[in-house]
Amino acid sequence: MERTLSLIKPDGVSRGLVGEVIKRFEDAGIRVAAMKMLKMNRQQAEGFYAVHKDKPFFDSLTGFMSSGPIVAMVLEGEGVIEKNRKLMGATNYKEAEEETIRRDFATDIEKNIVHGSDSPETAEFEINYFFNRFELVI
Ligand code: IDP
Ligand code: MG
Repeated sequence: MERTLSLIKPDGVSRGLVGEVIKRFEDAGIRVAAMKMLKMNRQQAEGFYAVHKDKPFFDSLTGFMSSGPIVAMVLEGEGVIEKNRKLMGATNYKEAEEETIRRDFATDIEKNIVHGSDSPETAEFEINYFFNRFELVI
C-alpha cells in the first residue's frame, strides 16, 4: 500500500484547521497510519526542505516552518501520493482548484496550510524524517 507524508503547517495548526484537514483525508478514504504534533527547530526545517536550499524563499520558508507546532501524518492508501496532492491543491492558492485545502484556507504562497510528498522517493525520505518504524501503525 502506498504511503505519503502530510504536514499541517504552523498556519494550519494555529488557525484551528487540524480537524478540518484530517476530515478531508478521511472523507476521501485515506487512512491515517501515524500522527504526531511537534515543533521543528530551524536546522530541522532546513534539513526537511534541503531540496529548496538554493531557492530565494528558503530562509523565509524554514523560518515559517519552525515558527510553531505542526502536525505530521503518514497517510496510506492506493495512489495516496497523487490523491493527497489533489486534495491539497496547487502550491499557489490562487491557482488551486476549488474545494482544495489550499484554495479554501491558504492566505499566502508560503503559508499554504499543508505539505505533501510529491513522489515515492520523497515520500520515503520525508516519512523517515519524522517517523520510525515503531510509530507506523501496521
Ligand atoms: P509544494 O509544497 O506544493 O510541494 P514546493 O515548490 O515544493 O511546493 O515548495 C515548498 C513550499 O515552499 C511551498 O509549499 C510554500 O510554502 C513555499 N513556496 C514555494 N514557492 C514559493 C514562492 O515562490 N514564494 C514563497 N514561498 C514559496
Ligand atoms: Mg514540494
